[in-house]
Amino acid sequence: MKTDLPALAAELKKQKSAALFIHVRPDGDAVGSALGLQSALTSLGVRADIYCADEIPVKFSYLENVGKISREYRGGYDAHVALDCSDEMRMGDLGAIFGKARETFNVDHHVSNTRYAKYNYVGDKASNSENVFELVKCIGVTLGKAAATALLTGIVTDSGNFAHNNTTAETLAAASELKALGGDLHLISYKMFSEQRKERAKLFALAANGIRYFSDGRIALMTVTKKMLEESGARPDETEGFIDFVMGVDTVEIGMCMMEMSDKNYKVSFRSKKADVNAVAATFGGGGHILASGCMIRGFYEDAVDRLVYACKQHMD
Ligand SMILES: [Mn+2]
Repeated sequence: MKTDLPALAAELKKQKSAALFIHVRPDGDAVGSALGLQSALTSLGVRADIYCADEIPVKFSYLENVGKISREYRGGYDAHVALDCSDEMRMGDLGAIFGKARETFNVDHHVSNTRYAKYNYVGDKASNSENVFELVKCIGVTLGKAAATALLTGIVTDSGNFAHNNTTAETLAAASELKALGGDLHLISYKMFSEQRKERAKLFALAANGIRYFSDGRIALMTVTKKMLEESGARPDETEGFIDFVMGVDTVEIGMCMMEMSDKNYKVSFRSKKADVNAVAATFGGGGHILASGCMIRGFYEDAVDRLVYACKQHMD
């Protein structure tokens, strides 16, 4: 059933208990929208718990009640509410449980949402936290600082700190209201976009030092070797965001980050300002999106670089 938000809010208010479900590999919007709704339901006297099939990354530990998010479903809820999930598969192992409650709700911002619940609301906003904020207003609850910080986290992360194209006047208006409610924008920006371990800073310095340019600087390559990981003490997942730095170089049209996984085996991330790097990645059996993709490549390092650069050139004007 397609539902408007006031109708969905009215049904949700009737519940005595609700389990909130978010997607695997949880991001700021999933965690933030769930914590915001949990706070509103709790203040109405609705018992509300949050479940996620994956562990919540430690970087979100500044959010109040984040430690209570559980992977083990306990059961006994009147309602199940899915947040930021375009379909049930996004809930991972919890997807099979979702449909089993008496009432099911689905609040999301992905236009591809399959309307898999009894009550569905899909608002095409930059973040699902904006939809949840609207829902909370329909429920008639005024949020405290912690819940405002949670929803603002969702907006800030899904809008790329208000820098992505999806940021609208509506997005900024919601953020403004949450800031007025005590949402800690400064803390969120620091935690989500600046804070890092010194091991990562070291790895970045090593990798940035070796950036190579091809085709008059139109193609750039950053390489992260196993030796660099060892020398810095950083974890492989801490390379997230390195490629964005490469794309900041003004002449660069296609950026690549090659990460040594094992001997003669590299994981490659592509980013592009215009050229189709989905097609570039497909040359090597990978894929993704037009402007962001990835693949694996095997072989001697210099040979692999030659093949990658050649493939990029084939897809540039
Ligand atoms: Mn989202």
